[in-house]
Amino acid sequence: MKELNTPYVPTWCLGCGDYGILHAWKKAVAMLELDPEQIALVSGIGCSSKIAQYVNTYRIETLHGRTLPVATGVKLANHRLTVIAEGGDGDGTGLGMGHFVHTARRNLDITYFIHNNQIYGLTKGQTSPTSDLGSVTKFTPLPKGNVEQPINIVQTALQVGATFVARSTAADPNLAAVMAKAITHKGFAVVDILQPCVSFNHVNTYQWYKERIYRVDQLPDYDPADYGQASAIAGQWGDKIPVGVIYRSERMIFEESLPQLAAEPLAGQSVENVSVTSLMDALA
Ligand SMILES: Cc1ncc(C[n+]2csc(CCOP(=O)(O)OP(=O)(O)O)c2C)c(N)n1
Ligand code: SF4
Repeated sequence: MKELNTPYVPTWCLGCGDYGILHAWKKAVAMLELDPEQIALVSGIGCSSKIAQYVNTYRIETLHGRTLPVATGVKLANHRLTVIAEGGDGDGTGLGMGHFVHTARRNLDITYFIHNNQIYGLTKGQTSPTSDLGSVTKFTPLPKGNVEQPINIVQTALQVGATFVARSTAADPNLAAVMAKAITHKGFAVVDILQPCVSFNHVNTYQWYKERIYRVDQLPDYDPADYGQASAIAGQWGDKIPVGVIYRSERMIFEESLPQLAAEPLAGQSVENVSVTSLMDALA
């Protein structure tokens, strides 16, 4: 885990759930004995996305909401890299929602960790697409609070074609194990990580999540390969929130459908004899 440290000290607020996720991230990579040089971490903009400053792998903090397109580019340039995309609920389900849907449909072999604090943290506490109905923020004041129906990340990921869908929390001792399973999954793997924002979300706290979560692997006969079972619980939210590996299946990954990548990664291919003119002529 020490190998993954960088010289930078996290600037997150004291008690922020991002610390737990950072610790679990390093633990998951260490458990898998992955070489840091074989990992590319792509994040967006937000408190959560700063994680790219704190792990010593290849890493890019890109534009807000553009995490998945950049991760897609990295993966297609060198599909032998383990590509991890990461960011907040605002980054992924607000500005980045279209990319989320299409990356899942394509089933690229990318792992996507969403730090879901149900709020925009970095910009100081506006509602996000995952904010609960009635949430009172400076953007959605009383008497009604948030009147927009929230997005459930697990349910959405399942519906749009992600082949691995899990949920955990920043304080869950199983978080590292769930992250490790997501990283080793071949295909688009989404982990909805419930992450308290101690500064701006005073409702969805560590205690709030602790009182509501239950582990799907403790349900009798729960089979994550069963799409019907997964769909039946994916929409649960409120009094009961399922955590663990909710769905896992196999489908052809996008990279394997591209003959150009069959021999070796694009990054390793010579462009010396490539004629742009003949490529353009072929498309005409
Ligand atoms: C295109 C664009 N729009 C808006 C912003 C302002 N902005 C920066 S971070 C952020 C929200 C971050 O929320 P989230 O993704 O949930 O991450 P968190 O800070 O909560 O971890 C916004 C709106 C921006 N940087 N770029
Ligand atoms: S504002 Fe919220 S999400 Fe951002 S560092 Fe502070 S506690 Fe964490």
